[in-house]
Amino acid sequence: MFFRSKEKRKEAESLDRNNIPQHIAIIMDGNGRWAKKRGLPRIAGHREGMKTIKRVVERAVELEVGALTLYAFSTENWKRPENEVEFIMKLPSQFLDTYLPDLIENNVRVTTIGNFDSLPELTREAVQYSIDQTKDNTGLQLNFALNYGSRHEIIDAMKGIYEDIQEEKLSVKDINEKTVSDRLYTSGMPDPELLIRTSGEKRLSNYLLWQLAYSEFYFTDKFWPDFDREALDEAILEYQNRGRRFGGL
Ligand code: V07
Repeated sequence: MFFRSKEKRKEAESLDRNNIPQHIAIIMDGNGRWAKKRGLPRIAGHREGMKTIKRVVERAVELEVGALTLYAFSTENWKRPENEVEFIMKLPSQFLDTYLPDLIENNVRVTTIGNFDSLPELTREAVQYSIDQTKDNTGLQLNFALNYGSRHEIIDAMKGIYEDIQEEKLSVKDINEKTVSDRLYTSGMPDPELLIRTSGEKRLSNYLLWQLAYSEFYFTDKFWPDFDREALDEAILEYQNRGRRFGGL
């Protein structure tokens, strides 16, 4: 393997390959700020952010991360200026036009969580196509949170539980954590061991509230377009070091 500097070599060597998180959740924040800093329109930052996804996916595949859940569009993001929303909604098909062959080559399986039905039809079609094309892949699960909000997800789960009780498929006394987990959009996935949020904000912003109950939170001031493979390694290293300091009691 080829390393860019001594420092990077040290980083790469100290990652424990036997303790890679199986599920990493990421809030890809700071795309607009990255662009503004350069005197560019916010949308230029969103476009650049797609290249970061490509880099991070490649590194996650190398490290054999099981799943990456990326916050691509929240239910709150509809409040942004109309032209920005319109632009953002074209990104899934742009991303897939460019990178779907690479994803297939890398055995990546594309999935989504969130309210798919209220996305524009062309967006839905492009994403659905990638889901279908990669459904039998067995490597990294690349899970896009699209039109996602965690409280709404929990409400949906509650409605499902209520219906099952009404239809006598479930009894109130049998409701437990698994009953709820199984009805979330992330059903079947392990909870993320690690949450990464870029761009200095230290909030959850209605992301995976239930699933992140026991996760390590990692915050970096880097804007998402500046996040690279070394930055991912750094986050995982920090996760591993926290485990070494506090674990094993
Ligand atoms: C979006 C680019 C990355 C920075 C964060 C916000 C903007 C990739 C996708 C995507 C989604 C589904 C899919 C394939 C790719 C995407 C949205 C925004 C809404 F199957 N980037 N990206 N979707 N941004």
